[in-house]
Amino acid sequence: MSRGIIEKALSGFYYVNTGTRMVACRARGKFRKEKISPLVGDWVQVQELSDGSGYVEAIEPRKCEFLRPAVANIDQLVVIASEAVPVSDPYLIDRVCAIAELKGCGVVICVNKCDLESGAGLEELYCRVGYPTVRVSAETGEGMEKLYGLISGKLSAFTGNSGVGKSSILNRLYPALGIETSSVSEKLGRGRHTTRHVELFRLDECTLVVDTPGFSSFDTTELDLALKKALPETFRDFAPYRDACRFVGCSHTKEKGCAVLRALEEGKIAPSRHESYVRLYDELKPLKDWEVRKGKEKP
Ligand SMILES: Nc1nc2c(ncn2[C@@H]2O[C@H](COP(=O)(O)OP(=O)(O)OP(=O)(O)O)[C@@H](O)[C@H]2O)c(=O)[nH]1
Ligand SMILES: [Mg+2]
Ligand SMILES: [Zn+2]
Repeated sequence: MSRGIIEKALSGFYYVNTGTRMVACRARGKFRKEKISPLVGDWVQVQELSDGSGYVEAIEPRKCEFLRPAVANIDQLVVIASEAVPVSDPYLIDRVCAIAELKGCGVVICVNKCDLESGAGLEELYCRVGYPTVRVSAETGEGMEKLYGLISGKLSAFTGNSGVGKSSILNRLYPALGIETSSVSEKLGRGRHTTRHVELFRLDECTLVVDTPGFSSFDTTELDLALKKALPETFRDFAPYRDACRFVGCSHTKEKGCAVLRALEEGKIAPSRHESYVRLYDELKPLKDWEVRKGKEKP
């Protein structure tokens, strides 16, 4: 048995780096029965076979795990956004941030394509929220040193809507990677993402980055009861006000005497952040009832 980290998941194979070689593994059937999927970033035990392939036999406990993007044990999510086409929807950025906060995972906001649009609006917004934020251009290389400083020595996963330039930034940081990218118009034409699998790349000995497929607004995989319960705490810019609301259990959506709403009125909280919060609140609202009903139906 040897130990290694899953660096790529593709077509039912998990590519495990054991330190000496890359073993193409299948997962044992027990994982499917237990509804556990090995994830890129997982530390695993593998049984190597004589033909060079192998089996994932055991998965070590995870520091954190995400289903979208499908990664484990990352230190931080780097949310790649853009003010140029395709313009990033702040709601989707805020949703990713909330999910990361829930899981105790760091967040970095990286606004790409600043050769086309300055990105100053998004930069200012997320600086104020309290996230490390950087503006870059994969085209000109602007901002790449600062970005490298934010990811150096860490295991990061790049996420963001399709076409914002996740793979392009990685190629810029480390040209030898040669990851496939394609223009936004080609993507529209083909109706699919360019990156379709999750893969970990090593920029230097201790700087690892996972490239992932772009996310879509329809995906509700990570919207669960845990997020519903902790939602106000996952908006870090609400923290100074949350405890000053008049009512215990204030939802911060419409109550009288809500300190979060007052901060919003006074311009201390950005309108788009509160809009995202309300939208998430509404999306998560039906969840509990459904869970409870499901629970009651059980014999
Ligand atoms: N002008 C400009 N174009 C960029 C920049 N970064 C990426 N692009 C272009 O945007 C397009 C999409 O880039 P990708 O790197 O494939 O985007 P992605 O986020 O990896 O997309 P998916 O893999 O589909 O999720 C390509 O045509 C890139 O050349 C940039 O900073 N400036
Ligand atoms: Mg890509
Ligand atoms: Zn409130």
